[in-house]
Amino acid sequence: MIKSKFIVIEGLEGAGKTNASICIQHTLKEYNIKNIMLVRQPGSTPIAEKIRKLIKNNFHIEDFVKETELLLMYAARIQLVKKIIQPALKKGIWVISDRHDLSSLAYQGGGLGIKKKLINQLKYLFLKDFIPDLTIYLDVYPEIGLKRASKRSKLDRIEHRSLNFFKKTRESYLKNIKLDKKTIKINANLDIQIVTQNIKSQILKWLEKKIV
Ligand code: T5A
Repeated sequence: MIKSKFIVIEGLEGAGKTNASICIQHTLKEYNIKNIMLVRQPGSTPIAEKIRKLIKNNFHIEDFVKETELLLMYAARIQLVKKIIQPALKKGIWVISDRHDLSSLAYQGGGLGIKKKLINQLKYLFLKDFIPDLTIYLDVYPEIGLKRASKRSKLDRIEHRSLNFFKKTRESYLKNIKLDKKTIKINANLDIQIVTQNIKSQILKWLEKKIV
């Protein structure tokens, strides 16, 4: 039996993270892994969902200071990790998270320009060495991802940012994943069936390695 794992899906808006989390869940089930929990960040606890609403709302009277945005992302993350994710992993439940700390490095770091060192200090201060066992990064061009996202629903506060913001966010993702051996990059610009197939085969390969 494989010990329960923490799997994270990352990528820009419209990269297909919802589809990927369902695909990963199905693939794990085929492998006889039945105890699985899906969560999203920010969110997935009552308090973190309130923070999510606050972060996504379009405020017309006041702008967020970038550090406030970062701290809110971390507040929601810490709440979720300590209340839900870590206890679940201890009970043998596998956790698939739509986003985790790489999002903060990419959006608040790359996109908004907060220093990586500061974000990593924040991470270490509260989460120590708690890191994902695997990250699936869905790489999509911002032009494509935002088009998909705008077709799906009204754009939120962050999605209203400039194309340049999302270009910098993507660059940061690409830079950061190069340093992480536990991340698999998937081309998410392709047809959804091909993307799903590629995710599935990567997950199967990864699972095979875990049991050898
Ligand atoms: N954020 C979050 C930060 O800034 N810092 C942080 O630390 C964290 C944790 C979260 C926002 O918060 C920011 C990032 C976000 O702006 P959210 O609603 O969770 O808000 O935003 P997203 O996670 O980006 O949600 P999206 O729904 O936009 O992205 P998904 O889940 O990647 O996209 P998905 O799967 O819903 O797909 C969107 C549409 O595209 C289609 C789907 O069918 C759907 O209609 N699609 C495809 N179409 C064609 N080809 C493909 N390959 C397709 N894949 C999907």
